[in-house]
Amino acid sequence: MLRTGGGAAPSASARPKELRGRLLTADKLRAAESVALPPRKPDRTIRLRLTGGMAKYDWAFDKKPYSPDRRHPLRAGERVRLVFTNSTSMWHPVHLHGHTFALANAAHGPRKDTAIIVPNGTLAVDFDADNPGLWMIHCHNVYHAEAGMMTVLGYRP
Ligand SMILES: [Cu+2]
Repeated sequence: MLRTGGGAAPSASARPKELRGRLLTADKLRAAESVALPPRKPDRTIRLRLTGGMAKYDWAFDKKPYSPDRRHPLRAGERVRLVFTNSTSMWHPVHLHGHTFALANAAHGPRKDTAIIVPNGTLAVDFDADNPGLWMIHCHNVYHAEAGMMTVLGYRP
């Protein structure tokens, strides 16, 4: 159920002043000292290419639709870099379970668990493998994930 308050509806040309501000993108943000990922060279880099399109609806990583037995192995304690390259014509908000990553474009990159990869864009993120288990990475447009744009990272304690 949706209820609204009283008053007159705004006109179609109404433009809230918040929309006139400067656009903030995540790469302009820095993590607070208390949550910043300490600088460290990655022990492992995993490259995932975002592939597929609307015509075939074959969204995937590396042209392979999700399969539960295809896993990306890690070792506990590693600093892991994920490098996403979007070769599709759509935005994909990619989400990692079980961890937060830091955007790797700068020291003290913001901590996030979802980041948008724009068409033809590349984004690198770093995290520490400090939570053993099997963890999904998937496009957070769930219809893309369900079509196959998801995979699994895993490691033991
Ligand atoms: Cu997607």
